[in-house]
Amino acid sequence: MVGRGAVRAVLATVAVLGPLAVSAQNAPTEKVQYVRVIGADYQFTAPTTITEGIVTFHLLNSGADVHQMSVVEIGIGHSVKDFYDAMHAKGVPPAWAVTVGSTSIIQKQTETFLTLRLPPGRFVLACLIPASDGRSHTEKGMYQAMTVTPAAVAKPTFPAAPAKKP
Ligand SMILES: [Cu+2]
Repeated sequence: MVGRGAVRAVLATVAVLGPLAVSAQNAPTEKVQYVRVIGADYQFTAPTTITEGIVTFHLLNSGADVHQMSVVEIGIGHSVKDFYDAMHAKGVPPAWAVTVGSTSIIQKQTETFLTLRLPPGRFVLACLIPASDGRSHTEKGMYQAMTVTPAAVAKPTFPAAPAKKP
């Protein structure tokens, strides 16, 4: 059992280290990309190319049906058509496709957010849920290819040379 004195000591440590630790962690070292995605019955409107890094997807359901959005990595050796064909055949993503993130299922006229760190590669945004007829929303057209391109290599910044002594 931890005595009351020990708890007080821990709290005191947090009080001392807290503000310093937070300010260091909150230093803005990387921009977060904002990607707006409109989900309708049954299609997505979204950028086809984004840059690698932290991405926040903002999904707006402008349709009448419920929707969600999964970010699926297609990888090398497969196409978006292969993905579509697999969804058509089985109703679920094929084993070679990697779902790297999914939003929740949202009602019409609502929004949701999904933040991921995406590497360069070939992806597809897809609504994987089935419609009332049992066919997936992907099969009805709710999918879109998205390429993630490598980020430009950051150039180092050099400090100015010190002024020469007289
Ligand atoms: Cu949908």
